[in-house]
Amino acid sequence: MDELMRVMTPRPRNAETRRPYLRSWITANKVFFDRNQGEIPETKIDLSEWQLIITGNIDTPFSIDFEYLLSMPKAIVANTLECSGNSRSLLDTKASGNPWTIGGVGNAVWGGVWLKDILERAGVASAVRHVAFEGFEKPLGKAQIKFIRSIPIEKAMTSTILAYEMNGEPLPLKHGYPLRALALGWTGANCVKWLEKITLLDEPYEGFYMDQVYRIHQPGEDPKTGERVTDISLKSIITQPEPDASVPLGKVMILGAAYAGEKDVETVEVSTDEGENWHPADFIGPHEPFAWRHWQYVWNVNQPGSYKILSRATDSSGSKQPMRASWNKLGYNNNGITEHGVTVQVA
Ligand SMILES: Nc1nc2c(c(=O)[nH]1)N[C@H]1C(S)=C(S)[C@@H](COP(=O)(O)O)O[C@H]1N2
Ligand SMILES: [Mo]
Repeated sequence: MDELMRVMTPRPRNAETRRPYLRSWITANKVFFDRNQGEIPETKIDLSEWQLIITGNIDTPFSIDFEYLLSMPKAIVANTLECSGNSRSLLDTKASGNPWTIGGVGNAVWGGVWLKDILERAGVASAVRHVAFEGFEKPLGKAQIKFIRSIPIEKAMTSTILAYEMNGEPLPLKHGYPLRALALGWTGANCVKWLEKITLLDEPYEGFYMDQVYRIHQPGEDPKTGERVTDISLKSIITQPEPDASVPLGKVMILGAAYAGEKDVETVEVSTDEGENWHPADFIGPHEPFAWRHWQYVWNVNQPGSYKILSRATDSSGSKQPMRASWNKLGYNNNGITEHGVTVQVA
């Protein structure tokens, strides 16, 4: 399977989707990117042994089994998932972390339940501010730190699902079988896999994966003082042609995707002259909340040479993708237009 993916580290497994597989609106499960802090469980847990515990500040802690989940009203939603560190390796100034190019993103149709339907049953106390998720995989490293992350109660009650299906199949083992959280439109770090415990908290969860990483900060700053990564940043990517490709004179089909987390992508434009002139791209395929939009632009080129193709997305509030990423120590949220440019040779 690995030839399908660009593997950055085998253990824990971190692998990105190759550019050609980003050209379809649905990213197939077998080429969907993998991002792990710990060990992917070796085998699928026996569903009769699995339970989801709901505890913390609630009237009566309880647990639900898989059968109960299946009996609940089903949510079916498209959602584009992106790792906060995606595009890190495209930054001019190196940032530490996995060297993602553009393939730390994918779009799937997920089946599951609304988290609010479970929390309402719990009777959420008014003091509750965050909801923590904990997975059951084995942590790697000496410190054996579990991947525990919490999100604000407002997000949990409005647009978070617990998914047990991915593109019509049971959630694959490496994507969190049997159940994962999906904070719709938020970066992957907020979407805990192999879920086994949900804790209602009066404060955000404190721990390594909340306070030391997934924070926007500069070298020398205490990571904890930085903003948490939440909503996916407005961004467009070029999926065709490949960087450094040779293309013939005439009509060149440029393909790409654009996404905006909780917001909606309104326009995508393309420039082939360093941002001097911008031309509207046409959207192709589905248009769903929380999901990327795919686009195409037919470029008529009649001068041989080296060209850098740029794409620029605008969201429904009128915000435009920035010309340059705003750099931070861990290289999160790189959405710079220039960084995502693709250079081609026209002959
Ligand atoms: N239990 C658990 N959940 C996790 C992680 C993890 O290491 N352990 N990694 C997170 C991060 S950083 C990302 S980007 C997404 C990646 O999801 P995927 O591997 O299904 O693409 O899972 C998130 N959920
Ligand atoms: Mo991530």
